[in-house]
Order: sequence, then structure tokens, then C-alpha cells
Amino acid sequence: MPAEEVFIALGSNIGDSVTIVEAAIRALDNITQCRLRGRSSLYRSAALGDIPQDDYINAVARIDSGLEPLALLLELQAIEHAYYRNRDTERRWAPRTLDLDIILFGDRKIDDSHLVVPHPEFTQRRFVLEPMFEIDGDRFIAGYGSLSYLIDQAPALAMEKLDRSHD
Ligand code: A4P
Ligand code: MG
Repeated sequence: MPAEEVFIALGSNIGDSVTIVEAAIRALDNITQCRLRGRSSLYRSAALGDIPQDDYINAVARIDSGLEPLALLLELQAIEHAYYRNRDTERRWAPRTLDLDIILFGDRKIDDSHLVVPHPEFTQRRFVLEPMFEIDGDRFIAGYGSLSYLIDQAPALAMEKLDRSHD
């Protein structure tokens, strides 16, 4: 089966989030049948949601996946667990060590009890759209529009790009 292009959003707001997100991006390249093809800078963004919490470090990576979506999701959850994320005791929107979300998986539309793709909230999240734009500014997403259009429509969010001199 030919590899499919997948966009993955990464977020962390507990611990050394810069180091955690950088390590998670590298870990994506080690997933079986997957290759890292691109990545954004890191961004610091104000936490979205009702619970007051620290800023997030966010980024987006693009990989080629020879794995099917649910198999890739399991691999991503294994990476989350490697950073001690405790899913059982977390509330939605609560702070987390590492969150990996599949944003796009080729052109697929998936509505499974374990996986919804495109990610249902990606158009509302500047911390996903702006890093995607950095990787692939010309992208047109079928059923949604161009990334620049989506960014124009997205709610405002306090956010800054971190410099990449540590790369
Ligand atoms: N799941 C369904 N679809 C997907 C998908 N496309 N990618 C399922 C990944 N997982 C998907 O995930 C719960 C279940 O979602 C998984 O078991 C999987 O089967 P989770 O990560 O434990 O759940 P959650 O925390 O309830 O939801 P989610 O969507 O990951 O959290 P959010 O909505 O992403 O919220 N503010 C800023 N600035 N930056 C952030 O990164 N993140 C959150 C977390 C809140 N505020 C934020 C940020
Ligand atoms: Mg998640």
C-alpha cells in the first residue's frame, strides 16, 4: 500500500514542554512504516478552554504513513504514554504532558468511535492551522478550503513562534 500523507498536531503544557515536543517529533520518524517529512517551528500559545492552565507548546508534523489510521493512532498513544500522560485521571481540557492528534490522513474522512478525521476542531485552532501553514502554505483541504482562508476565519489566540536556533 502506498504511504499516505498525515498531519499530526503536538501539544504539551506540563514539564519541559519544549524538550518533550521536540523528542516526540523525532519519535514520529521511528514509528514502523512511517517517515517524518516535515515539521513546523514550536509555538507558545495561550491555553484554550475553561480550566486556567499554563501556556502550551504546540507544533505540527507531516509524516508519510504506511500504517492504517487506527494502527497509527495506537503508535501515537504509545508515544504519549512514554511521557507519562495519565489518560485515566485526566479531565477533558486538563493540562497534559503530551497530546498527539491526527489532523488529516490523506483525503480520508473517518468517523469511528476511536478516531475522527479530519480532527473535528482543527478549523478553530490557530495553534494547529498556523504551524500547518508553515509546513505547506499552499495546501487546499477538500471540504474546508485553503489554509490561508481557514486561518482568516479562525478565532484569535495569543500565540508566538519560538525561534529555531536550537535545531
Ligand atoms: N480521537 C478521536 N479522534 C482523534 C484524532 N483525530 N486524533 C480519540 C487523536 N485522537 C483522536 O483523546 C481522547 C480520544 O480521542 C482518544 O482515545 C482517541 O481515540 P485524548 O487526547 O485523551 O482526549 P481529549 O483530551 O479529551 O481530547 P483532545 O481532542 O486530544 O484534546 P484537545 O481537544 O486537543 O484539547 N490549548 C492550546 N493552546 N494548545 C493545545 O494543544 N490542547 C487542548 C487539549 C486544550 N487546549 C489547548 C490545547
Ligand atoms: Mg488527543
